[in-house]
Amino acid sequence: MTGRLRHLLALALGLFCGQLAFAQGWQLVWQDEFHGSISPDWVFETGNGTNGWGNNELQYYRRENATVENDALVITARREDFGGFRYTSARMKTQGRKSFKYGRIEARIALPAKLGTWPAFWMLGSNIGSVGWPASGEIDVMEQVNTSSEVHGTVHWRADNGSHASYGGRTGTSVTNYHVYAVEWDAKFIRWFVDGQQYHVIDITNNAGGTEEFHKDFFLLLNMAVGGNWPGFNVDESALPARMHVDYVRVYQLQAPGTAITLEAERFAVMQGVQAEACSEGGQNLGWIDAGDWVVWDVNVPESGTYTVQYRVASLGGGGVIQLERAGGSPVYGSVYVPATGGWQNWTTVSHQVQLAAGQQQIAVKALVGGWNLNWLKISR
Ligand SMILES: [Ca+2]
Ligand SMILES: [Ca+2]
Ligand SMILES: [Ca+2]
Repeated sequence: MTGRLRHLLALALGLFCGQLAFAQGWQLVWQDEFHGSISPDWVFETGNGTNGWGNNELQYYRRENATVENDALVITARREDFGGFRYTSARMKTQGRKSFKYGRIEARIALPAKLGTWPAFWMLGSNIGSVGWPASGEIDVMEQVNTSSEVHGTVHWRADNGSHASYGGRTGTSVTNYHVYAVEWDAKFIRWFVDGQQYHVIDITNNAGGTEEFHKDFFLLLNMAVGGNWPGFNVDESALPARMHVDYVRVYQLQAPGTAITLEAERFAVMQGVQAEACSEGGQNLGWIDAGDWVVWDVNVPESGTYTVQYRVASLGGGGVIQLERAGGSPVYGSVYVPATGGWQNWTTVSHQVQLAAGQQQIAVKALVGGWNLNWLKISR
C-alpha cells in the first residue's frame, strides 16, 4: 500500500471512529500500537501459575510466544512440551507500570477460534496483591472460548457474604476478523462495546458488591489460555499453532476543556519516513525527518477555536519547517520554522497559533523542510 493511500485510509478511519465511537472529551492517555515492538509498559507472566492460573489452564506461558508482525501483537498458542506442560502461550500485563481508573479501554483484536483456545483482554484491580481476587475486582473487556462466535464481557467481585460474584453479557460477531472491543467506564457505569455497539452494562453507582472495587486503579492484561475450566479440556491439536492478533491497545480518559493535550511524537498512529530513538529528555523522539516525511496522531479537540501548538524540536544543522495539517493533507493549519539548536539532542520549543475544529480527528505534522528531531507536541487553548 502506498504511503498516500495509507494516509487517506487513516483519515477515513479517523472520521469513521469520530462519528460513531467517541464521546466528547475522551483523550488518548496511553497506547501500544505494536509498531514493530512491544511497549516496555508490558510485563510478561510465565509458567502455569497456581492451579493453572486459578482455572486449571493447560499451557505454560512463555515470553517467546508473544511477537510483533505487520504492526500487530501476535500471541501464539503452540503444541509444545515445556516445563512439564503440553502447550505454550503468552500472558502479559501492565501491573506496576500503567494503571487506570475510569476511561475508555479498547483493543482491536482478531481471534483464532479453535477448540481449546481462550483468548482474553481484561483488567484486574491494582490492589490484588494486598486484598486478593476477587476482592480486587476484575473487568473482562473481551473473552471468547473454543470455536464460539460469541464474545463475553464480564465483571467479577467479592459479594457481601464473601463469595465470588460476577455479571456478564455476550454478543455474536465474526470473531476471526478484527473488531474493536471496548469498555467505557466511569463513576456510574461500565458499558461493553464491539465496534461501537453497546451490548452490556452494569450500574456501579452504589458499587457492585458494597465495596469500592470498581472505583480505583486497574491494570491491563492480554493472554490466550489453552484449555481450562471454561473452554474445557479438549484441544484441537491439529489447529495449533493458533494465533491471537492485537493491532493496538488504547486507553482514553475524560479531560476537561482547557486541559493541554500532549502528544509524544513517538506515540504516532501512522507515519512515513521517520524513526524513533532515545531522547536526552527521557522517553523517545522522532528523527530522520526529511522533506515530505509525515507523522499522524489521534487527538480529540474539545472545542472549536484558536489553539497554541508547541513543538519540542532539535536540529544540528540548518533547522527546518513544520507544517501542521489534517491527516491526508487538507486543510493545512499553519507552519512554523525550526531553528538550528546546535545538536540533535539540544532541545528548544517553537510554537504557532492555529484554528482547530472540535472532535476526534487525526492531526499530522509534515516536514516542508527536513533536518530536525521532534520530541512532543502540546496543544493548548
Ligand atoms: Ca498496530
Ligand atoms: Ca526520513
Ligand atoms: Ca517524546
